[in-house]
Amino acid sequence: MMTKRLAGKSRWQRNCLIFCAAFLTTLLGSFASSGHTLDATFKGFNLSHHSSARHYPCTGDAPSQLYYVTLEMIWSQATHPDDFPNFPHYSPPIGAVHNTNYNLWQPDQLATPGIESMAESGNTSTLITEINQQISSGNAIDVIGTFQGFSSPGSWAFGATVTPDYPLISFTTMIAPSPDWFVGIHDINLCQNGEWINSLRLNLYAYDAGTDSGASYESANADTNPAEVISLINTTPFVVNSELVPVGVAIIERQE
Ligand SMILES: [Ca+2]
Repeated sequence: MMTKRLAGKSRWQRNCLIFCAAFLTTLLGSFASSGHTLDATFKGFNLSHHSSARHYPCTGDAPSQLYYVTLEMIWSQATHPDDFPNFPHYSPPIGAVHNTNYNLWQPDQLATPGIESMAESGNTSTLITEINQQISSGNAIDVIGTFQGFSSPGSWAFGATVTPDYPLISFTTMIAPSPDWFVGIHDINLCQNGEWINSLRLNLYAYDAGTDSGASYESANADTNPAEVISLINTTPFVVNSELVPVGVAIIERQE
């Protein structure tokens, strides 16, 4: 559980870890909307953070490394006008810090029961149970994410502490309302060429979990049996003017 990772930190440290990042995101977002682009803002943030020539090894007995994962979600009537639903939101983002023996989810693979439940209803309890089983098996060390969903457009942030033996992060969050559509990242290795990377920016595209056959955001439940593999949704409503439009971006940043 998230509290496991945060054990040893006081309540305010724990809250700050999560909410200070969200506050910072809001602050930077305000800065960005005041005439600077978000790219430039975060680039500036990186430069101020990493102006030294220090290196941060990620192999052998190197120490663990904290990252913040910030989700900037743009999905809205303006970005995805086809059939756009009321009350657009995301389920609580949930994921794992893990090694290469575990895939939380992956395109062209069948969804686990936890991914199916997350993608169809936003309920993450089965997914958290699955991750905890992987922690027990030695394939993961932590559940990451939040207990709270959020509306779209909007932003949220959470921490992830990686280690040389567990340098990968993955997470998912349901696009809601939808039949079984979700976004996320999978198997992102933050240890590259022997060093912890400083930052990474990843577009978030909508995926179909392959477990419900509904065709539009508010289709009635229609279980897909047998299930199909997870696939990128490269049709309407995520293709707009012949272009696949992301629903947001994940910004992963190393912390000092
Ligand atoms: Ca189903």
